[in-house]
Amino acid sequence: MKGKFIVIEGLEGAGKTTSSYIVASLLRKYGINNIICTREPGGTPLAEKLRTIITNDITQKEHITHYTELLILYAARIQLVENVIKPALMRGTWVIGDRHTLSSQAYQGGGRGINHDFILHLQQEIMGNFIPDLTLYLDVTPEISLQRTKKRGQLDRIEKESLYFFTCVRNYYLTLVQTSNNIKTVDASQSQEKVTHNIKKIIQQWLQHVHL
Ligand code: T5A
Repeated sequence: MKGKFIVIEGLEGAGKTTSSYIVASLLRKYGINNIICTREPGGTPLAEKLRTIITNDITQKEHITHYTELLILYAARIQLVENVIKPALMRGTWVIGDRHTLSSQAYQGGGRGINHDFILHLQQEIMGNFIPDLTLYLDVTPEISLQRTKKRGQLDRIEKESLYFFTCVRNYYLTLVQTSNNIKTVDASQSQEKVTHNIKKIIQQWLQHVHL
């Protein structure tokens, strides 16, 4: 693939959207101007419809099982990967993704308790060996996450989960980041200035090893 795929991960309110803009503007300074930003779930007409099922309480009268949630998320993801991300990378466009597979492992694996090997098997079947070139994991405590999310307004279906749920999700993220050198952790509980500084440092170091 000619373009690169950079993913930003973390709990709600960790600063993923904000960080996408920071990464994009830094890449532009390095002369990388063909960039698109994607979000998961979402990013295609069908995937956006699936997002509303995942985030809204439209299913108030019907419990969404954990497996249904997982499968909807992967359905949305494969639509995005095949129809948007891979074609962009093939054209030489860089992709900055707000969430990707690590989210499913952390939320549906760590949070919902779905078997880790099952998720990895599903992922392998659906996506093969397609993985991001770099993942930035923005680490915040569930308390900070909730504080920032509440400031934003009404909570969505998953944001209404318990503090215990988000503690499990975060702990799982912290385990997952140790499994790959392509995942870099940023302490996102710091001020926006410090977070921006650390993100820039990571991207600059990484770019030195990337063939542009
Ligand atoms: N989901 C998703 C799964 O369960 N499994 C999956 O596989 C996938 C893909 C939607 C939901 O879907 C779930 C997880 C989610 O519950 P989403 O759209 O990414 O996922 O939703 P959120 O994570 O909720 O997105 P947010 O917009 O809330 O969070 P961001 O993007 O991390 O944060 P951002 O940049 O919008 O910032 C939020 C607020 O915090 C402030 C910002 O100014 C803003 O007000 N902020 C800071 N304040 C102080 N200091 C800092 N360092 C700050 N950084 C940001």
